[in-house]
Amino acid sequence: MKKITIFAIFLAALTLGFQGIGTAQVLLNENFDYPAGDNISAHGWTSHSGGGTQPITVAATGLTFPGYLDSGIGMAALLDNNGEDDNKQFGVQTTGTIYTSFMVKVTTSAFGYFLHLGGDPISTVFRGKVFMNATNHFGVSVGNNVGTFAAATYTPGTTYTLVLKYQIVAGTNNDIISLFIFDSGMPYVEPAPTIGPLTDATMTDIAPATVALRQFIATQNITVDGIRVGKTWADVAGVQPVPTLSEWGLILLGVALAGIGAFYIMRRRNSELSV
Ligand SMILES: [Ca+2]
Ligand SMILES: [Ca+2]
Repeated sequence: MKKITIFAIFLAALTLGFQGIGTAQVLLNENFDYPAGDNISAHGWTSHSGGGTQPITVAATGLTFPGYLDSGIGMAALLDNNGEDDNKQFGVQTTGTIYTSFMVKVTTSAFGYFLHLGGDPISTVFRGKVFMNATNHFGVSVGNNVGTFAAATYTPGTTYTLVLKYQIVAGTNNDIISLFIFDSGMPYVEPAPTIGPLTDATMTDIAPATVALRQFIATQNITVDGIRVGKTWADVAGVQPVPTLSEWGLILLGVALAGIGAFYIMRRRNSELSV
């Protein structure tokens, strides 16, 4: 009986361990797998500004990025004019960290922010503003319209994967924003951000609940695709497909401990029987 109990505990621990390694809590996964030319507002997105004017449409092709979970699925969103801005809800988040990843290809650069988070309802309090500028740099701000920009430039026409990180911190006007920029694959372990961590005491915090796409100038041409929102880095970057050496080590240790436990119980039972 005891042997079975120990084995059951070991199996449960192993299962929990693998769940911790493998499961993800993806809050939103948008691949724009819709007919090209449709307004994205026909597919779960809601206009919050400029409704009906140059609406954001589904592009003719999707974006691809090496190793990205949402690479090459369906089409994409095309932000190519000044006009309608749209948002999509992912559920109100009041604690923890919210990671928002997406592929982006800038065809025509201009200064402005094209993606951000909001609350529910989205109102006009936008946080985690992701920018491009006229000289081919990506940038981010907690909420200001100036932005902090990466030192490296992007190449127009090339697809990048960006991750916007919003850390909810107890207290007011102190939430933290970071931006990660990848030009060739994403690591499974969260690296240091490209920009940030940033705070801005002049900006109120939000309870993130929406991701928004923004159009701001007639000359812009940005394709956005594969938007993933989750509470862990693994939700947006995926998990290592096979156990690492250290995980195998833990598994073998568990097996060894279960074996030792079973041996000890059998020995005790045998000695009790022989009394
Ligand atoms: Ca897509
Ligand atoms: Ca806060």
